[in-house]
Amino acid sequence: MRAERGLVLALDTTDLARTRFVAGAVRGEVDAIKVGWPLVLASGIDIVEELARSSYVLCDFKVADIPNTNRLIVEQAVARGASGVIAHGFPGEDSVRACVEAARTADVFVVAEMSHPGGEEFTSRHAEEIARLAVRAGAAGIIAPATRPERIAALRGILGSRLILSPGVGAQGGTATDAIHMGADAVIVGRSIYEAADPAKAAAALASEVARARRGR
Ligand code: NUP
Repeated sequence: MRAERGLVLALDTTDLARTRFVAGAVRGEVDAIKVGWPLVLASGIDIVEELARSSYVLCDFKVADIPNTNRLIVEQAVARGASGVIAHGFPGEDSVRACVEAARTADVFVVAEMSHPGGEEFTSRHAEEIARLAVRAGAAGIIAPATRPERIAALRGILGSRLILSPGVGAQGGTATDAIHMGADAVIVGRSIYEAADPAKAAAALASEVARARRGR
C-alpha cells in the first residue's frame, strides 16, 4: 500500500446503496478502502471484487487462527481482489508468517494495539512484542491506536520504514493530526466519513489535515 494521502476509509456500511455511494464519492481522497465483517456479512464477498476494480481494498478480517486456516483465509481474500489483509499477531509468528506467505504480493498488516478502551487490558502490554513479530514475519506494517498517539511513537522505532495505520480518529476520540505527528503513515477513518452528510467533503478535510500534519512533523 502506498500511503500517499495518508487516509484509509473504513467502509463499515451495511446498506449496499450507501456503500456504493460513499465508495464512489471518496475514492479520489483515500489510499485504500478497508472492508470488514459488517460490510461483507451484509453484502456478500462480491463487494470486495466490486470495490477492487477501482480501489486498493484492505480486508479487515482480523485473521487469527492456526497457520493452515490463516493461509486458506488469506488466499481466498486475495483471490477475491484484496490488495491487503489485516491479521492479529497474538496467535504467534507462525500464524502471521502463513498470512504473509499466502498473501504473496499483497500486504499483511498486523494489529499491534487496539484503539478502544479495552485495548489497554491486553494489547497495550504486548504491542511492542507484536510489532517486532510483524517485522520478523515480513508484514507490510501494523495497526496502532490514534486514541493513544504516544503509543504510535513508541512503536514507530520498531517498524522502521514499514507502515503504521492508525484507527480511532473522530468517533473514537483521536485526531489525525496527533496520529501523524506521532509517526503514523495513514489514519483509518470510518464513521466520520461514511456517516457524514457529505462524505467526499469529510474525506477531503481529513486528507488536508493529514497533509498539514505531515508538513508540521
Ligand atoms: O484497533 C483497532 N481499532 C479499530 O477501530 C483496529 C481496527 N481494525 N479498527 C477498525 O477501524 C474498526 O473495526 C473500524 O472498522 C475502524 C474504525 O472506524 P471508526 O471508529 O472511525 O468508525
